Amino acid sequence: MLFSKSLLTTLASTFLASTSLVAAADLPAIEVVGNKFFYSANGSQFYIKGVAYQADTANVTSGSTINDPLADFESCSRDIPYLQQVDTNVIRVYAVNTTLDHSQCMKALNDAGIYVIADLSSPEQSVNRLDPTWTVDLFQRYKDVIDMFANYTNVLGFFAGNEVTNNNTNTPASAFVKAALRDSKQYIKDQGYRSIPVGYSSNDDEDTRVPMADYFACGDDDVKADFYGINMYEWCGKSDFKTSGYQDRTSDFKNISVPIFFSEYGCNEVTPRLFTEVETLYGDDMTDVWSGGIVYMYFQETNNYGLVSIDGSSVSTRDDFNNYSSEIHKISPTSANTASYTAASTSLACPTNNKNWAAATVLPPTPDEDLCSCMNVANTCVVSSDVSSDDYADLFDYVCAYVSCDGISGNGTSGKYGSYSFCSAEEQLNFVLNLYYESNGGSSSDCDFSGSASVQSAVTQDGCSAALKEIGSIGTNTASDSATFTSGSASGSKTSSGSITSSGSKTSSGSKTSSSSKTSSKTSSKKNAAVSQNDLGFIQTLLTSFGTISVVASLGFALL
Ligand SMILES: *[C@@H]1O[C@H](CO)[C@@H](O)[C@H](O)[C@H]1NC(C)=O
Ligand SMILES: *[C@@H]1O[C@H](CO)[C@@H](O)[C@H](O)[C@H]1NC(C)=O
Ligand SMILES: *[C@@H]1O[C@H](CO)[C@@H](O)[C@H](O)[C@H]1NC(C)=O
Ligand SMILES: *[C@@H]1O[C@H](CO)[C@@H](O)[C@H](O)[C@H]1NC(C)=O
Ligand SMILES: *[C@@H]1O[C@H](CO)[C@@H](O)[C@H](O)[C@H]1NC(C)=O
Ligand SMILES: *[C@@H]1O[C@H](CO)[C@@H](O)[C@H](O)[C@H]1NC(C)=O
Ligand SMILES: *[C@@H]1O[C@H](CO)[C@@H](O)[C@H](O)[C@H]1NC(C)=O
Ligand SMILES: CC(=O)N[C@H]1CO[C@H](CO)[C@@H](O)[C@@H]1O
Repeated sequence: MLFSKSLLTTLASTFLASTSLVAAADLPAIEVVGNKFFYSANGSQFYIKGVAYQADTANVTSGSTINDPLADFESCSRDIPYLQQVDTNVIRVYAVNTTLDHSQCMKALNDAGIYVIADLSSPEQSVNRLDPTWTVDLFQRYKDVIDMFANYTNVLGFFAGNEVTNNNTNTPASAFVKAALRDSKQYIKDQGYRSIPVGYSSNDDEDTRVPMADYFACGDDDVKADFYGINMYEWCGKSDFKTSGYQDRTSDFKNISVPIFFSEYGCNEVTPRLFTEVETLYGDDMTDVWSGGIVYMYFQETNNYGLVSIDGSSVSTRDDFNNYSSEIHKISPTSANTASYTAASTSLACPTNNKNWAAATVLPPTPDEDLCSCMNVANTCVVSSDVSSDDYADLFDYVCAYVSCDGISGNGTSGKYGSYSFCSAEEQLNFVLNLYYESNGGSSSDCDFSGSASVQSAVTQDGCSAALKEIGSIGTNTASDSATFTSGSASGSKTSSGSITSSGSKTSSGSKTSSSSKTSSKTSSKKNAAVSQNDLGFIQTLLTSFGTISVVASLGFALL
């Protein structure tokens, strides 16, 4: 089945060599107007002709859980000519390692006319759909990715989450993801970066797909998604607009007032894949609503979704590549221009909650490390330093049976979030141990917990007292804007405290996840392609099971 095309390889490397002689200018940033993308420089409409680009972790250095596709110039420069052959203008990368240098690949992609959409989360650092939180640590991960990529004009945008809520049993998690999206947008603004769009990538579940899109796309500019992706596997083999389900989906999403596209597509129930959906996706039936799509995926792996096979430095194009190539070169979608385009609508009502949707529009608070630090040092009774974080769960279980733990938990359905719900596990434990201690009268015998806790001298840091007072001893009130923090912990802001050490238990397992990734066994019901266990959706599934372990290990007690 594999073509090894030495001629193409030769052409490809010649092409690469010739492009690298020319110092190409930075690509114009892509901007969002209404439900479309446009080149900022000339106002022409931009359709995503994308390929998902991230290999599994099978070949990475041991210890790494991310196979960063933008950190290895040898690989990205090997692959860019092939991406160009299929007219790629966007790659999607799922997880980047923020300690590595991405400048060479980003430059090479820029010179090849290719934009990047990067997920802000990673397999180990994402909102857990079964135990959702939006924390100081996770926000730091998001900030690190934003900082790393903000300066490249060929970053089209970021995904604030991928397939977190995946059916009607875990919709409250979307409140936490939307908070992540809101805070990422604000961070970009606060840093004075270019106004880089931030969106969300969802699965395709028949119960939740419409309310979920409405939920992310609704609200004021500062909270709503700038674009929306749906991972779409409904069109398999030979099909058409109507039979595939694309017609129904187009009608489902016609009111979405932000750009919407397939953040993954390419069902592989029939192989080789024909990609006859391409002509429809970029044709008149769909382009009013859709802005193109991202083929899943570049690398051939055990899940059998590859356009090419890799063997060291050599690339072999597969039938899927050739079929996709002939289809993508046939398209000629209509093009709007910002000069004459008026958005049909720019706002959308949030969904009402019902049996399929139960996420509050009141979002979790913005994680604030300084507030956590204020609270933490103000506790008299704290966990002893020799207690392993693996044992925190028992302590939480014990103490939360006696005192309210509402100040450290959050509920994405009721929209009630404790003011310390984003703090580290250790800070949260200190808060409730101290609450127990104070409510029992504050004698040192109330701070023992079989030797797990001890008293320290509490400190009220400068600038903290008003906020702590307003939030109250239970932690459920909100501090007013005027109660600002001037405490001195800011220097530590870059180091993730790593206090949710249950990540240790995820590490070994996390690295196994994507290697065994997507099997091609999908649901055959085209209308309900929800069960597509693709990429990080799959990783997330596995994480969820480890999440359950970590729930027990750390925060499981009273949280969602
Ligand atoms: C607008 O700019 C893009 C990127 O430089 C280019 O590909 C496109 O052809 C231009 N559109 C027009 C109408 O010139
Ligand atoms: C990121 O890269 C560094 C340096 O190679 C490596 O030590 C670390 O394990 C990587 N992190 C992840 C999450 O893969
Ligand atoms: C961002 O890009 C500009 C222009 O290319 C450059 O001068 C500047 O040093 C870059 N800043 C960072 C933080 O990389
Ligand atoms: C919903 O998703 C969760 C997490 O992936 C899964 O365990 C559960 O079986 C799903 N429930 C339904 C009704 O599909
Ligand atoms: C789109 O909006 C129209 C007018 O408000 C409404 O009647 C229709 O039900 C909406 N369609 C969807 C799928 O939400
Ligand atoms: C990973 O290593 C295997 C065995 O050496 C090789 O066959 C495969 O092509 C490699 N995958 C990538 C993406 O480099
Ligand atoms: C969250 O709030 C909803 C609605 O108020 C409630 O039904 C649910 O039991 C709460 N969940 C938890 C885990 O307390
Ligand atoms: C629609 C299309 O291009 N189909 C081709 C896909 O690849 C197979 C194998 O090369 C060809 O036989 C099909 O014609």
